[in-house]
Amino acid sequence: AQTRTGVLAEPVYNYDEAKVGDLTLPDLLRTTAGKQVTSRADWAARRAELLQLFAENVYGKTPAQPVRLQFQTTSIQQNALNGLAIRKQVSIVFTDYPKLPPIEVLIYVPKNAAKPAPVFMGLNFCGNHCVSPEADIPLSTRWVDNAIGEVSVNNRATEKSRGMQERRWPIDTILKRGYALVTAYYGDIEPDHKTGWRSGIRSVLGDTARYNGPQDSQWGAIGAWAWGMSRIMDYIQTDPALDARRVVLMGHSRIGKAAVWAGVQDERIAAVISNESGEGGAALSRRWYGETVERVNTSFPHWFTGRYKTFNQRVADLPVDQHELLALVAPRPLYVASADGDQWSDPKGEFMGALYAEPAYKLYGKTGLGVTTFPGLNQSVGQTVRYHNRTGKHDVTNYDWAQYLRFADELVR
Ligand code: GTR
Repeated sequence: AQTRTGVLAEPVYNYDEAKVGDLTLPDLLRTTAGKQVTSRADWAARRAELLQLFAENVYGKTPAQPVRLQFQTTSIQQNALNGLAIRKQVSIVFTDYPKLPPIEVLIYVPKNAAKPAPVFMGLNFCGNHCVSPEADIPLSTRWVDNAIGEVSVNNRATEKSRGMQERRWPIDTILKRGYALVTAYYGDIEPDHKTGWRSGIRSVLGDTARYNGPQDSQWGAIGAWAWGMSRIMDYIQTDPALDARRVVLMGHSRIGKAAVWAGVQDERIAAVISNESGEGGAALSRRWYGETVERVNTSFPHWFTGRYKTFNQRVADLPVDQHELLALVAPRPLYVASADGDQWSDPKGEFMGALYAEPAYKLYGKTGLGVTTFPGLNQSVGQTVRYHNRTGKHDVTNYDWAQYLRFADELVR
């Protein structure tokens, strides 16, 4: 087994299966007090306990207080995308916090489809103008990472970033299959850098005086992005063109971590897709492979709660592991996807996360993954829980979307 002593000299990532070490996972169906979960009633209590453990130790506590919102429609285009869709832009305005910028939501509803339409919802990485082919979407005015495609200047988007991540959102295909698409820029909720909380929702909600103290359980940026997803759900519930009972939440990578956390907390969300969410997402933390707890906490200290960092060098002491997070999606459909060229996210660890969520699905009389062997490349496996490991790099591709659309057709419609 891997020794964790002399840790300062150690790299905090690993690509050697021989060094993965012992994988004794916490028992999903055993409460902290040692009681075995055998019924759905027991599970309800265990579920609440696990939610609290993830809040206290990993993502931080999501403030429960209701926040007053206004939904302001800023534009409607009846013939968007050559007549395929009605396009709406809606600002989610924080009534009590006028200094906070709104969440700018971009909505495409298919014209030739049943109404209300089922929905794919997801936050995007670089602004709505980045994922739409339409040139009249306003450029995001919020902070963007200068590293994103070298098309931002002084952390602001430029015209060059239009359509840059269109490929990750095959809007036409989604619409033609009868789904609406609802998206917003994750940086509207909190800019993704160490001091980004100062201009996001965490500047006004939660204990704003003491962020990231070493022991505390304050929410981090991932918690904030997840919270934002729920505010978009609040909007979806008010829009008669959108079916709020059939919302499939998709998230890639860091936004995938946030999507799973949103999906477990907000049971209005009908199904969850984790695309290469990796460490702190679908991948088991105790599997010391690819990115590690220590590494993600060091590179991105603002993502998780302060207390998570105290586990950097003693991951085995974490009271939870990520299969227990995925289990909190049950009985709802869950898709976990990896890419073979993205070993950083630990495809095997993501598969095992999905696999060991199985007992929760069983309590509902459902089959989760239903297979125990790691599938070959480009094979979608599973039932209520699905998994694939596709060829290619860390990304969202047409292959991924083909699986997600079929998954939604079969399990959500
Ligand atoms: C990486 C990070 C991953 C993942 C990824 C992404 O740098 O280590 O955990 O979140 O970024 O979001 O693309």
